[in-house]
Amino acid sequence: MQETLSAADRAKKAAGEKVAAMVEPGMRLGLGTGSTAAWAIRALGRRVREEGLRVVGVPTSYAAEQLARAEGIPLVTLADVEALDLAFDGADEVSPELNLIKGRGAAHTREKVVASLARRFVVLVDESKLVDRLGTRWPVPIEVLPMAAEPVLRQLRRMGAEPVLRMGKCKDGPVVTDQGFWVIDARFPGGIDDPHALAVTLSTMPGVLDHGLFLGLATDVLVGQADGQVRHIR
Ligand code: ABF
Repeated sequence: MQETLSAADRAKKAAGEKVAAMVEPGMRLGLGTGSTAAWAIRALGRRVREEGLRVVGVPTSYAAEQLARAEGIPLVTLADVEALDLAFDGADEVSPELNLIKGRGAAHTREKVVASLARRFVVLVDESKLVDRLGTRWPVPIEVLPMAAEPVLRQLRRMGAEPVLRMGKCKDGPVVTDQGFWVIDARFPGGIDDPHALAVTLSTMPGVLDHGLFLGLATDVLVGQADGQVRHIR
């Protein structure tokens, strides 16, 4: 049956399939979260099943783990591997310096641990994710201990941010991460002046587990296009 995909999905698929084609036998991989990374996991699964490609993967979330298992990709933990050869993941914003905002899937803490251990961290996006300045479109997700949510919200407001606690789809309670934490989405009107300074400030707030600013981690960005082409930025 012919699959009917939107232009955005065709672009995500192109980026996902491109990174799956870059994988070499024996690689230890970081498996990202989100709809773009899912295309890569599915394409990788096909290579594992059809070519007998031997790789192992560390998933960045429960969702990525479930998908990778269904695709037949052997999984390991960070207790089993010291480093990763390549990790791939999606992003919400990519700056010209290849700095990122991530975390729409509330998995950014694990995603950052995995990305930080990878020799190559390949970011999979479509053109809509490329921005001149971080924070212009999306807020910064901040994973927070539930009892610290109010103090962190107050501190963010004092910094001039517009933070909100992320609620579940049914609005019946906060989104709960794989770690049992909550997520605050902090919008910075006009964008973020100094992402490095902000990252330090957020990381040192008591009760914050981690935030969605990924600075100096991406080595490659694959920008998928609806026509199947992929632009490689590094
Ligand atoms: C994960 O999924 C998140 O860090 C990022 O926010 C999101 C991107 O999702 P999608 O690829 O579905 O746009 O990578």
